[in-house]
Amino acid sequence: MLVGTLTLAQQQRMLELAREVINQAPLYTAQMPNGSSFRYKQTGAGYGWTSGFGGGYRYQRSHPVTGQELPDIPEKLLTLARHYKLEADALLVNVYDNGSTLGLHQDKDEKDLTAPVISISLGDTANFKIGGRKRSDSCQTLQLVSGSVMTLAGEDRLRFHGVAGIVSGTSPIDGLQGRINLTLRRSQ
Ligand code: MD3
Ligand code: FE
Repeated sequence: MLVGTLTLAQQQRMLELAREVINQAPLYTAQMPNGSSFRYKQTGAGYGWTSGFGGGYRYQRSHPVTGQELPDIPEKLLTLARHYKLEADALLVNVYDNGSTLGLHQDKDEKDLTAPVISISLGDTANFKIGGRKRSDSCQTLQLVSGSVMTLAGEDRLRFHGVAGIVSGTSPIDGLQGRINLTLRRSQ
């Protein structure tokens, strides 16, 4: 569920934090187990989620391309997570440009599936799909606008979801085209 909206100044600050992470842990494209590439770029802090590079879906401390340890999760984001009863050990940074999508999936690679997931959207609006616990359950499309803060807890945590695309040119943030999604999680 949607729990809040960040002010434009708060969104700018989140963007700076995302860029600090990206500067230390460059964006890259992960590969699915069938060898095809994901259609968005990603990186992480603390633990990152990855796929490909000789392994399947997993969380790890190292950057799969550079081999370096991922940076720490910025303190401000840890504090935000605590506000929603989450002791986050993983920050995922997903970057979407025109044509990027994320297919319908469940997030099940975390050890404790009862811990909530927190999502922050920045930049262009996303057409976000969310269904039920079965892939075949019907989906709703929600527009996730810049500054949206969602918590996925309880019933929502195991819903299928994905990103059908972004709406080009809708970013309210100066200096950001496309979309960045930050998710805070407990992975271990
Ligand atoms: C619903 N990211 O990284 S964020 C992902 O916009 C992911 O980048 C999307 O799905 C994105 O796994 C959606 C909103 C979100 C995140 C986690 C969820 C929705 C969720 C976990 C369970 C149910
Ligand atoms: Fe997901």
